[in-house]
Amino acid sequence: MSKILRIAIQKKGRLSEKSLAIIGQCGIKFGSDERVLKERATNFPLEFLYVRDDDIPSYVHDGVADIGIVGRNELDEQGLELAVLRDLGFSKCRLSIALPHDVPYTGLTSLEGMRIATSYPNILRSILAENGVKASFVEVSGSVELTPAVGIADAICDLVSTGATLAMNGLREVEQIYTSTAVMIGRKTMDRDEKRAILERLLLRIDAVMKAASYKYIMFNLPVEHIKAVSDLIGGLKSPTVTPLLEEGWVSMQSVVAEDRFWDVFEQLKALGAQGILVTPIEKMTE
Ligand code: PRT
Ligand code: ZN
Repeated sequence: MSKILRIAIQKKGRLSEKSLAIIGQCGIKFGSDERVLKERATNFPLEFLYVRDDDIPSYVHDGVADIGIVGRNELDEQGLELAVLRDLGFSKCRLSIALPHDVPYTGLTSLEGMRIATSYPNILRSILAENGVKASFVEVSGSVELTPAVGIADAICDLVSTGATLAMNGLREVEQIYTSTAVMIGRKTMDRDEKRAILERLLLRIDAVMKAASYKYIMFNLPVEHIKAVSDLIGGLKSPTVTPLLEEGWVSMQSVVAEDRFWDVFEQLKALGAQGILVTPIEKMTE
């Protein structure tokens, strides 16, 4: 039987859609209408296992799946020895300490002796220990934000993305202790695994998709005298493409620009007399 790589993906939740989207952008085809528990890609040796996110680290650790996509928070909380193959960047959130509005806070030491409700006792314990703070934990698996109001905790430590849930529950975020994004994980011994070749093919595609997402393709017209200045400004994969325009003294230039530099570059191009600036997303990209 030919080798197949198994990936564990969250069945339903905050990670599911984006995990499948990134695999889809890799040109891998799959998808029954109703989400089954297990399915095979039709054009790549990949099999999907749809499971709860809490189970993903142990599935990968025990070899039920070869790789998985999970929040870094879940991985660190469980503390299993696994390799982070790629940081996929989505489902960004932070683990924060939050308190009722009337409880004063001057730093982590303010938590001394408090009862803190959390679903992340291991991460919290290590951070409090690093700071020499002693507190007791109330371990809950959901609705953490409710615990101060019902009197079973003095503070909470929970994941936050927009902060709306804290606000709705009369809590204020006082300290971010940890940040998380979705990561692709694998076993540390996978280097010697015969499925490694399939994984390498997948990672090559994922890198191209992620790289493309962090760049824009940009085209514009420019007075010839500014070619050098613009070229120094934007670089490009090798160097920008320059094509003459029929109108004398003008060229058309094309290049890629990193998303995080985009507005800066855009303003400087305008200042150098660039006209007709067109910007498009890039679907795939390698250097
Ligand atoms: O059923 P299953 O066990 O698979 O799913 P789950 O309910 O355990 O997990 P899910 O889908 O809620 O979250 C999966 C992963 O998404 C988490 O492990 C994080 O890595 C990531 N993530 C990103 C978040 C959030 N953002 C988030 N905001 N996980 C949870 N939340 C919760 C948080 O606990 C709080 O209750 O959302 C609330 C706060 O949101 P805001 O926007 O109001 O601040
Ligand atoms: Zn879960």
